[in-house]
Amino acid sequence: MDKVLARGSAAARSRPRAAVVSILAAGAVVTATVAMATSASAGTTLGAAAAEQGRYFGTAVAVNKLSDSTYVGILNREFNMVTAENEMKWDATEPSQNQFTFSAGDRLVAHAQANGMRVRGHALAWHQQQPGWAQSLSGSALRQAMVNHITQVATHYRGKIYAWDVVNEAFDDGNSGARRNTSLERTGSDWIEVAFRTARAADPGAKLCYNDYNTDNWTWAKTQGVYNMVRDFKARGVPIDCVGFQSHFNSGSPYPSNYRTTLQNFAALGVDVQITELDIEGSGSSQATAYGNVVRDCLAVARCNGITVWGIRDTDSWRASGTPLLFDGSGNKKPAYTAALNALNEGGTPPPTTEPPTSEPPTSAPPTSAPPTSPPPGGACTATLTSNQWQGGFVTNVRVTAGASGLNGWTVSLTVPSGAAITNSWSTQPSGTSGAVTFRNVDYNRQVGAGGTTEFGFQGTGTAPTGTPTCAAA
Ligand code: G2I
Repeated sequence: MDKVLARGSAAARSRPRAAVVSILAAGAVVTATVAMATSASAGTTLGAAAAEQGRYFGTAVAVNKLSDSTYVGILNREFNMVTAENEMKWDATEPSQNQFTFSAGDRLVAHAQANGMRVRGHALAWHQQQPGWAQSLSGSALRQAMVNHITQVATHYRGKIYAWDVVNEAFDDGNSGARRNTSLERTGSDWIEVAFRTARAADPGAKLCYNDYNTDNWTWAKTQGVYNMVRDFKARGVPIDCVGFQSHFNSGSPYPSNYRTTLQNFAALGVDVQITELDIEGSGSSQATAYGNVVRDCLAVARCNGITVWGIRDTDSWRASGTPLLFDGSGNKKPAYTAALNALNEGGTPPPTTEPPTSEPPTSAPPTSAPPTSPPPGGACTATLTSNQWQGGFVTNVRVTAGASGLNGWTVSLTVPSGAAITNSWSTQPSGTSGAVTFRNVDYNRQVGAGGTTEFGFQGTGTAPTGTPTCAAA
C-alpha cells in the first residue's frame, strides 16, 4: 500500500517545477529561471495517474490467473486496487453452512498487500452465487444465515478491506424502481439495513457500499429506486458510506450523457461514489471516447473515490466477445487504455481529503445515527424500539439517546416475550437471549455526547419485544 501511495502525488502536486524559459525582449535574449505552478506530473500507469488525482484505479482479479505472468505483469504495473471477481462471494466462502473457506480470497489479499494495492470486498449479500444450502433456506433461517455469513466474512477480513459491497443488485430491472423479489427480500424488507449494520459491527473500518448495475442513467427508475433507499438510509442513520456503480456498458445500456449528474446527485446525499465493475463493449475510438468520458466524470465529482474495471484483458472478461476492457487478449494497450490514462492526467476536482488514507483504518466506527430531533431528556438516557416482525421472527433496532450529561457507557434493559429468543445482535453485548435481557454498549459506541444518539439491534425468533426499555448510564 505504501509503495503505491509513495508513487502518488503529494510531492508532485505541491512541488512547483523549475523551468528554463527563454524570453525575447527588446532585441536581447534573456534567459530566466521561473517557477511554474504546474498541474501534477503525468502518471504513466493507470494507478499512478489516478493516485495523482487522489483516486485509485482497480481491476477485478481471478485468483487462478495469478500464475499467468502476462496477467500479473499488467496487474502489478497498472493497478492499485483489486476486487476478487468471484472468490469472496457467498458460494466461494461458505460452501457448507458455517464452514468457511477463505484460501482463494486470502491469496488475493496477500498479493495485494505484497504489491501495494488495496482491496474492495465483493460481495457479502447477493441473491446470486449463493451456495445450494442457502438457496434452500427462507424466512428467519435465511436471515440468520445471512447475518452469520456477513459477520464471519467481514470479521475474517477485518482491517484489510477498503470498501465492502455489502449488498449487491437488490433492485429490480425494468421500470418499477422497486426492490427485486428474492428470498432475501422475503425475509423482511429491512434485510438490507440489517446487512449494513451487521457489516459495520464486524469491520468498522471498511467503507460500506451498496452496489448495482443499470443505475448509471439518472432518469432510469432503478437509479431512482436506489437513490431513494440511500437517502432514506442516510436520514435514519443506517451505516452506508458509498454507492458502487457497476457500469457494465453495452448497446442496450450505453454510457449515459447524464452519468456525471448521477454520480453528483448520489454524492450530494453524503456518500462516496465508486465505479466498481466498469467495462464498455465495443472497439476503437468510440470505445475509447466512452472510457475517457467515464474517467472525466469520476474526476469531476469530489466524492468519486476511484474506478475499477471488471478484468484486465478482453479475454479475461465475462463478456469476452464484446471486447470491453483496456487490454487486448495479448495484453497490449488498446486505444481505450490511452483514453483512460489521458483523461486521468487531465485532472479534475480533488477529493475532499488531499490524500487517500495511508494508515490502517480507524478502529472506532463513524457515527451512524442522525442528529436528535428533540431536546435532550432529563435522565441519563432513553431508549426506543423499532421492530420489523415477520412470521416466526423479528429484527429490532434500539435507539439510545443520551441525556444532558452524555454517556460514557450505557445499558438498555427489556423483556423478551415468552417463547421468543434472541439469535443475533449487533453493536451491543446482550446478557442473555430470553426473558429479562440487558444490552451493554460495545467499545465503539460507549461514548454518546449530550443529546446524541447511537443505535444497536438484535434479531430473534418469535415475537419482538414492545414498550419502552429502561436505559441507564453504566
Ligand atoms: O456478471 C458480471 C458481474 C455483475 N455484477 C456482480 C459481479 O459479481 C458479476 O461478476 C460475474 C463474474 O465476472 C463471473 O465470473 O459474476 C458471474 C456470476 O454471476 C461470474 O460467473 C461465474 C460463472 O457463472 C460460473 O459458472 C463460474 O464457475 O464464474 C464462475 C468462476 O469462473
